[in-house]
Order: sequence, then C-alpha cells, then structure tokens
Amino acid sequence: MTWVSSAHGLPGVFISFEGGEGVGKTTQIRFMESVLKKAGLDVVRLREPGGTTVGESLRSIVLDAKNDMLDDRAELYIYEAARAQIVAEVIRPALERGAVVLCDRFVDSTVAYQGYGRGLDPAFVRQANEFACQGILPDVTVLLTVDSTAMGLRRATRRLGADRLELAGTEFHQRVNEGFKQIAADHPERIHVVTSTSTKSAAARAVWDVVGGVLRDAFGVEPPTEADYARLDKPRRRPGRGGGSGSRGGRQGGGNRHGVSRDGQRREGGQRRDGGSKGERQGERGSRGDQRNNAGARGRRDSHLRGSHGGAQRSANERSNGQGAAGAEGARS
Ligand code: T5A
Repeated sequence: MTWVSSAHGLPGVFISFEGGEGVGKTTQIRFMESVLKKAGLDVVRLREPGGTTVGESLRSIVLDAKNDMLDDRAELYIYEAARAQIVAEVIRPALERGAVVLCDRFVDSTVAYQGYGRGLDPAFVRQANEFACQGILPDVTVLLTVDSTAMGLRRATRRLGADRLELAGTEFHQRVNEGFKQIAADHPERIHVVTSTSTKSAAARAVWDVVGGVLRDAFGVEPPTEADYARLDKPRRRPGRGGGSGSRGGRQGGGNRHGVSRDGQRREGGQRRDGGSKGERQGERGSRGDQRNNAGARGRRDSHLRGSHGGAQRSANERSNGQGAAGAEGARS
C-alpha cells in the first residue's frame, strides 16, 4: 500500500518535536536523523524559528536578549513569519518529494509560549498558526518532558547562558509547560508525551515507540539497533578552542554563504537548517571569547533567572547566528 499522509496529503512524513526549554529535542532529532539516514532515507532536519535565510534572521531578532522591548504581539508575528517562510520554502517541497521532515518545534510551541505563556488569545494564536502553516501539519508530534521546569532551564542554559525567551522567568515557563500538557490532552491522536528525564537512550527508545509505526508504514524502516542506542549515551567530544579544523574553522565555515563547512555538511543559503548541537554552539562560543558578555541582556522579566545567569546571557546573534550561522543543515541524504 502506498503511503499518503492524512495530515498533509503528501508522500513525505512530517515529525515535530516539542517541549519546554532543554528537554532534549535537539538530542533526539539528531539521533533520529542519523538512524533514518543510515536507512537511506531523504531526511530534512529543521528548527523553528529558523531553517531558512529569512527565518534565521528573524530568529536572531526574537531570541536576542537585547530586544527586551519586543511587544508580545510582535513576537507572535515574528514566529509566524518564520513559519510561513519555512513551510513554503522547505517543508512543503520536502514532503512533496517524499522526504522525512524532522522539525525542532512547530505550531504547538506558539500555542504554548505565546498563548499560554504570554497570555495572547489562544483562538487567535491558532488562527495565526493556520495561516502560516498553509495546510501542513505534522503526522506525529513528540512532546518531550522533564521532571521540572527548573531542570529544563538548567539544561538549556548551563553552557551558553540564557536567550530572551529563557530569560522570561520560571513562572512563564511553568505556564508554557502546563500549556503543552493541555495541548497534548487536546490532540491525543497526534501528540505523544515522552519523558526525557532519564538517559538519552531511554528517551530515544520511547520516541521510537511513538514514531516507528508511521516510519514503518511509509518507508518500511527498521528500528534503531542496540549499538545505535548505546552510542547515544556515550559522552560527546567537544570541539576544541580555536585553531585548525576546530571550532573557529567551524564557525568560519558555518558562517559563510558558500555551501560546505569543515564537517562537510551541505549548507543551503549559507546556513544549517537545524542550528547545530549544543556542543557545536559551545565550540562556537569558545571561539567567540568575550563577545558573549556583550549581550547586554535586558529582557529579564524574572529576577530568579537574572540572579542565576548574570553575565552569561547570550545574544541571539551569538546563539543563533553562531549556531545558526550554523543555521541550517540541509540534512538531506
Ligand atoms: N518559541 C519557539 C516560541 O516562543 N514560539 C514559537 O512558536 C517557537 C517555534 C527557541 C525559543 O523560541 C521559543 C521557544 C524557545 O524558547 P531554542 O534555542 O530552539 O529557542 O530553544 P530550545 O528549543 O529550548 O532548545 P534547547 O537547545 O535549549 O533545548 P533542547 O533542544 O530541547 O535540548 P538539547 O537536546 O539541546 O539538550 C539540552 C541539554 O540537555 C542534555 C543535552 O546533552 C544538552 O546538554 N540532555 C540530556 N541530559 C540528560 N538526559 C537526557 N535524556 C538528556 N537529553 C538531553
């Protein structure tokens, strides 16, 4: 039987990963990507906001801690603008040609953050989502959760400091996490909750339980092997500071607009579509030295986080151009 998605009517498979800060979305998406590419599939790994040249520029604005004056409504429109662009430019074409699209955040984040978190009218947020999505919805959504909001924020900020959204305060993030729970309860047919509190491999097994069925139906994909899972729990080697083919080379490679970086991954529009890993961002940060302290972050709505992150706040230009100069990985096999 030929697979055609009931969510978007196209031959590809669209899987989104959602959750609060630091729940492990990037970790799980990268793992999933490696497994699917090994199986020979066409895989497109993306992040929101971002994934296009326009989207990465919008990401720089919306996550920059210096932009603490940004109005909540303006914030909503920035996320929706980035989404409209990535759907039209990347997601729809990928699904049309039968690729697997793995997206780090999508519409549910907007309902959770701008609706539940900021308090904008949820009905309006959903309408804005619909407009930006152009009829494209995920086949499956994995909602990753951790034990507490504080745990996620700690994971998200421990190495790079906090961006504008992470600085919005614990209460804001608690509302976001409650929102995600409610959204999952509202859409049990699409959204599946996976706990990401224990090991990365334990979470990956649970993720496969959720997405394996649709991937098997669409492409006959086999589950990851024990060796695949074991690799996930191995500590990753961090890129070294400066020099040679280390982090500096990576940044320069990632920041150019000509295609290929030091790691040989193809760039499109000079950017990686997924924004790279925390480890990569760490290397980038190392090579940027003191620039991180120039974020001048003022978007601190909550003194709790202000106290705990002090000078470690990062500007989005660091976090997202960097990773982000990283930006996008046309993770197409
Ligand atoms: N946003 C986004 C909105 O407000 N509205 C919207 O519509 C959209 C689309 C995006 C921000 O924008 C907001 C939400 C966000 O605030 P971002 O940088 O993409 O910014 O933020 P996050 O999505 O939260 O990305 P993070 O990289 O911070 O978190 P991840 O990807 O969930 O977590 P990950 O995989 O990087 O892991 C974090 C750390 O935890 C470890 C990892 O090794 C890493 O160090 N880890 C684990 N440790 C132990 N056990 C496990 N199981 C682990 N899994 C991961």
